[in-house]
Amino acid sequence: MIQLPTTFFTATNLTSKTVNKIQRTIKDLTGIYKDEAAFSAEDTNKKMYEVATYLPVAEGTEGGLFFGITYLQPGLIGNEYYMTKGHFHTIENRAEYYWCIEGKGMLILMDKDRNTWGEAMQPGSLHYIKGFTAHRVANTENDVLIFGACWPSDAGHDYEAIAKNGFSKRLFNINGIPALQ
Ligand code: PAN
Ligand code: ZN
Repeated sequence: MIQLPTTFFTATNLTSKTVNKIQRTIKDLTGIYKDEAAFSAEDTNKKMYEVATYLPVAEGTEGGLFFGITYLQPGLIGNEYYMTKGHFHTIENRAEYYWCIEGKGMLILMDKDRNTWGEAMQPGSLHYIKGFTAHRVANTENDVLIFGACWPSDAGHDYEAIAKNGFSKRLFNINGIPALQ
């Protein structure tokens, strides 16, 4: 991770007719949270995050780049933060940049040997996610967390491995402090 000046990325909105918006509700995170009782007490139609993407070439094109901004709501399910589903890339060696625009959170990373670690996200933090590394973001504060992403247009998203086996560590809110365990 390197730290950029917070003025480096100020755009929090993508406006273009080529922008797609994907919305994920709590329901889309089914099976991901540890506290199943807390999960089933939630309004599963509530929005958890939204991703605005600019896809200038067709999905799967070799050599192109995609750009996205994710807006992740604040909240807890049991003691676990609202977070993205997380994925490996389908072409596993494909890397990605994430950078934090607004809010605070934790980028949770896991390699193919299931070693899991976290990088704190705050405005201006730039994160290089190398290939073969699963990635997920948790919002650890009370405001919306907004982060940008840029990834190869042929990377693809493999959600299955994470939906099935999860990450080897979870990020819990322990007395108000994020703890990866
Ligand atoms: C990001 C993610 C986005 C949402 O654009 O797709 O933050 O997270 P999930 O895809 O895990 O639901 C990215 O990593 N693209 O490759
Ligand atoms: Zn990705």
